[in-house]
This record gives sequence, structure tokens and C-alpha cells, in this order.
Amino acid sequence: MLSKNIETALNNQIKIEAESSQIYLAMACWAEIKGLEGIANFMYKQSDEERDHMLKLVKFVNERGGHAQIYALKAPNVMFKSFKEMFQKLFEHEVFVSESINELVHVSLQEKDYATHNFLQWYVSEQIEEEAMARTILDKINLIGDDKGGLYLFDRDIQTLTVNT
Ligand code: OFO
Repeated sequence: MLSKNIETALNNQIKIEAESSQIYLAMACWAEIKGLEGIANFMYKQSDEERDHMLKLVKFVNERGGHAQIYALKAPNVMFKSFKEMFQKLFEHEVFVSESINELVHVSLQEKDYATHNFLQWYVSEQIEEEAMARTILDKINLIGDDKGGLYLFDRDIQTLTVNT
């Protein structure tokens, strides 16, 4: 059984994962209208993965005697100055998600909820990978700078970047 504190904290994370999915969906749309299909597909996939992260939490809360809440979401940014800015925002968002997961882990230990603590370990590893991937993308974007040919190749190659679900 989940304590009220843990249930509230997990529900808050459900909202964060849902918002992540919306944020990346908006990025996918922006990339798509800019004609960069590879980046758009990559972001659509990221958006789907965030929805999976959300669903995993929803099921966990309901299975452990809580009630998963489906909150109204904050509207995401839909416009970006550049791809660099877009990926910078993605990176910052993943750092924010990692902090939020760390806080959850902390609360689960305070409440001596070892089942939740164990469940959250999957998110801890996921965040390490997602942050690393975002950092790799940013490094590549920085290398490209304003080179249009570089962006073309990056758009083609980003689809080969694997992300774990
Ligand atoms: Fe990319 O964040 Fe979910 O966990």
C-alpha cells in the first residue's frame, strides 16, 4: 500500500512524464515543418517513450492501492530559435526530470517504501542514458554550428541513435 506522501509524489511524476511527452511532440512538429524528417522522427519516438514512462507509473500507482491522477498539463513551447536551442531545451528538461526522480527516490527512502524505491531504479538508469544521449546530441549540434550540410547529415544520422525504453 502506498502512503499518501508517496502517492502524491508519484502522481506528480506522472504529470512530469506526460508533460515531457507533450514537450517532445511539440519539438517533433517544429522539426517536421522545418523539413528535418530525421529529427522529427527521433522526437516523435522520444515523445512515445515519455508516454510509456508515464504509463509505467500509472500502473504502478494503481496496482499498489493508490489512484493515478491524470492532471491538466502545461502547454509546451512550440517555437524555437534554432535546432541548437531546441536540443538545449531537451537537455535541460532531462536534467530537470533526473532531479525530480532523485527527489522521489529520496522520499521513498524517507518513507521506508522499498518497493517504490526498487521500482524507481529503472527510472534512475533511464535518466542516466537520456542525459548522456542529450549531451551527445548537443555536442554534435555544437560541432555543426551554422553548416547546412552538417545539419543535413545530422538529420540523416540521428535516426541511428538508439534510445532505450
Ligand atoms: Fe526522459 O524522462 Fe521520462 O523518465
